[in-house]
Amino acid sequence: MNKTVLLDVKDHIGYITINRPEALNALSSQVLKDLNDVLETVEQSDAIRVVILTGAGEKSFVAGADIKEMDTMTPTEAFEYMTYANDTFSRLEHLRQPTIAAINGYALGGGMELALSTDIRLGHEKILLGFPEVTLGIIPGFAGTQRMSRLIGVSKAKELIFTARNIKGAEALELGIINRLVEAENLLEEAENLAKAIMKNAPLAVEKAKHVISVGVELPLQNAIRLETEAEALLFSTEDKVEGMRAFVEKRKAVFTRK
Ligand code: DAK
Repeated sequence: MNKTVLLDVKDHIGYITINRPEALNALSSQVLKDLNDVLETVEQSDAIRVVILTGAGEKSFVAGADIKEMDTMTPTEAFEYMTYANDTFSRLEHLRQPTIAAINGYALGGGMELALSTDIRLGHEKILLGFPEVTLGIIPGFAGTQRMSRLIGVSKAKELIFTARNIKGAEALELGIINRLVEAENLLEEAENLAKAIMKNAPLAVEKAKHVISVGVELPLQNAIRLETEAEALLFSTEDKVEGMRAFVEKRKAVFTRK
């Protein structure tokens, strides 16, 4: 059987592709399991500095949780499926490497929620995003109610979830769901350019910035500021901090080593 999630590594970019184009990359339990395995590999890889996540084929990023599989689930199975998926999405969210979703088509329900678990999202005009769950008699079950509310605000998230309205790229940009709207044919290249811009910088500093932002937004402000202060102090012990500042003084380009 073909792998439902692919990992390719090139020039320090880890490309994760959800690979079930015949089902528009719907998230079956096999996909979630394969994604979990891939994330474990990424976590342990020194070669991967940035992750780009996309969907196989021309039409779809991910068209949601697998409805055919959910159809026969008991409440207990649904609970287990959802818990496993949420653990997997949290694992993605908290990868030490920055993550970019290259949204290449439908990002519906669980697909939208998967994209929300990345750091930065790019899309094109024709992508279609939305939460169809209430049309199926359920609610977003992979933390969409929570991550979307935190990203765009409670009221706008409620409107999207209550109406199940699909939105295209321009509106997704306006709402702040995607960071940038790019030409469809340039989507991957733009994601790579973004990855390269990130990779020019000190890796440990970028990783710490990600951690402090992701964890800090959940904390009371004073605790979050303290987290930032401690992370900053720790970075003062790195070789890359010495190199970065020395390179500035010596008017040359810094060469970082993630040490
Ligand atoms: N699940 C399973 N198969 C799917 C699928 C999905 N989400 N989306 C598409 N497919 C399959 C289609 O069934 C079709 O398969 P065959 O009939 O060829 O075997 C194939 O992909 C191509 O789809 P279409 O023929 O429908 O393609 P179109 O271009 O005409 O339409 C579409 C594209 C995206 C508009 C349409 O496929 C569609 O509406 N798909 C469903 C979108 C959707 O409602 N997604 C689910 C969102 S709900 C929970 C945890 C999480 C969640 C819920 C509960 N707990 C554990 C309780 C999250 C739920 C969701 O994500």
